[in-house]
Amino acid sequence: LHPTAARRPHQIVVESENSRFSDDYIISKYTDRGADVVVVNGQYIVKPTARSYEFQTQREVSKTGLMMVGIGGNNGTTLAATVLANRHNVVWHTKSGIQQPNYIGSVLRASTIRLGVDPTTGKDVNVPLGDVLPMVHPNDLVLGGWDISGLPLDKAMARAEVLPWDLQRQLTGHMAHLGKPLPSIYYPDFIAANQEARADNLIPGNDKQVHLERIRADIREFRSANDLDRIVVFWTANTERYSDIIPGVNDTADNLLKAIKNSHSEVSPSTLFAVAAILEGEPFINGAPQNTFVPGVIELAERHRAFISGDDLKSGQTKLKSVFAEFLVNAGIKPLAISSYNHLGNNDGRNLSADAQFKSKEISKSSVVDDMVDANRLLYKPPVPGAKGEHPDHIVVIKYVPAVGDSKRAIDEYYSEIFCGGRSTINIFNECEDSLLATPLILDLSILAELLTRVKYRDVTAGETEFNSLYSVLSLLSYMLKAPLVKPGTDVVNSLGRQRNALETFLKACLGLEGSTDLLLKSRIW
Ligand code: NAI
Ligand code: DG6
Repeated sequence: LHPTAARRPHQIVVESENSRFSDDYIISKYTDRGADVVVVNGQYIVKPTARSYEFQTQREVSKTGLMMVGIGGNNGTTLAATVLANRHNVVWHTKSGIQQPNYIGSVLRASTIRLGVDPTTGKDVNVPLGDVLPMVHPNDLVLGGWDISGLPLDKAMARAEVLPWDLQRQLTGHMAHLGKPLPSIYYPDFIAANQEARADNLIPGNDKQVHLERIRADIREFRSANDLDRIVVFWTANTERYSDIIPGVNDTADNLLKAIKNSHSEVSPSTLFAVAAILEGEPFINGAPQNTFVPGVIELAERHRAFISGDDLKSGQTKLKSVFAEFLVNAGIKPLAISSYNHLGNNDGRNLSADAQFKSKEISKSSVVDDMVDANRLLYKPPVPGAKGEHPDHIVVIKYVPAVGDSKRAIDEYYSEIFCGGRSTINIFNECEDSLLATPLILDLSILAELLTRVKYRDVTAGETEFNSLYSVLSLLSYMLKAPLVKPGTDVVNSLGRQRNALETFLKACLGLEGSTDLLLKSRIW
């Protein structure tokens, strides 16, 4: 299938000494302002800091492929089908009328950013977030990928039972055109035993080096067959168990490459895919919770200046938690216990019904309130030597209930301490189709990853003259991720508001605009 591939014009021009727009690049100046704080005898000594940078954004978007690992699953087929529905403007009948395809749920295609104010009316001017810089349109992505299940994609879409019949009916031909997923790697120890019956489309043998070479060749062949500039490789396959971090095996890049040569049992399929993408110079994103990015992968990505991002899509319950817990803590209310339950009946739920795979998901779902708690030591006692800091009780339960299919139900109780010993209990019940939440996030992550391969920077304060690519771990994608991977040694930010602010500020900085401000000074002064 060939995308429409129309070059979509970028419609924003900034007239400022901080911005230069040429045919090929947008070059912008940005001052990163912060503050150094030291505490001396209980007093906070604050010194404002400022560092000058320049960003260079290549204006021509890459012709981009999205290769999904697990394309035959619920997310993979839903993504392919909905992109095709949008691309071909397929409408379908529902019991309440005609439904148009859209990209609701995509922060790039369905949310806006305040660019400034119209001086004639004094009203805000908002533009789609995805139009701030030149970005790939989801309709233009060339789709492909691997699955251990060889069911052709039209039939895999039907197996997923996500989309309404009238849409499936019209998309069957388009999906059939995409064919069958490429054969993939299956190491049964990493996913639940209940997945075995699906595994009929495998790269033969047990030699991990041969497997790696085959995946690399698949990426190259897809690139040349579709004349692509860029391919984002996206893990949307089953959640794996955690890999043990073993010194000498996966702790460094060289050890990991050696372990692959020796077909070491602790190298997971997702790690092999990540290594393949890195060695091919293509971004790799992990949409599932397992620790694909063992230290050796991160070092390898750094060495090759390749891009990686993960872990685990933040689609529903956790997304709400990264707003709600922050709201409580920032309101000065003290959550004492957060109890989260969910049940679902799709194949993801089936895989997660096994202990080791559930454990991976439990870890990624549980870490999300840590930074908010750490930031408020008025409410929570700080750690002291020999004792951890105070933390709310936080449990995560997932149950597999086949009857509800892809429609996930999530129940959350926030039990908090309020004024003078009072208690507040807030219960939230949420019900929605899991794959329809996840698909727009996969698109946003892939499109932003492609953009960030085109953005370079130089540290003017340090006297740098050459532009460099961004750091390998793309933590700017955190908004869509449950357990964001960040540069080693830096803090994880889980708050959805802060994650969005970082993204908006960065996109604006690439235009030479100051970050988003809600000070609205004019409305506060005479
Ligand atoms: P799914 O079970 O429907 O699809 C996964 C696909 O991966 C299956 O078709 C399976 O055959 C395939 N697979 C397994 N191992 C493979 C391998 N080594 N190589 C290639 N293919 C392989 O699951 P679904 O619902 O599509 O979710 C995909 C992943 O995304 C899961 O790990 C899930 O935990 C994660 N996720 C899903 C979210 C959602 O809202 N749907 C949100 C957050 C994460
Ligand atoms: C049930 O927890 C299955 C999972 O794959 C979730 O659907 C997925 O991780 C989304 O999680 P959340 O917490 O963002 O809704």
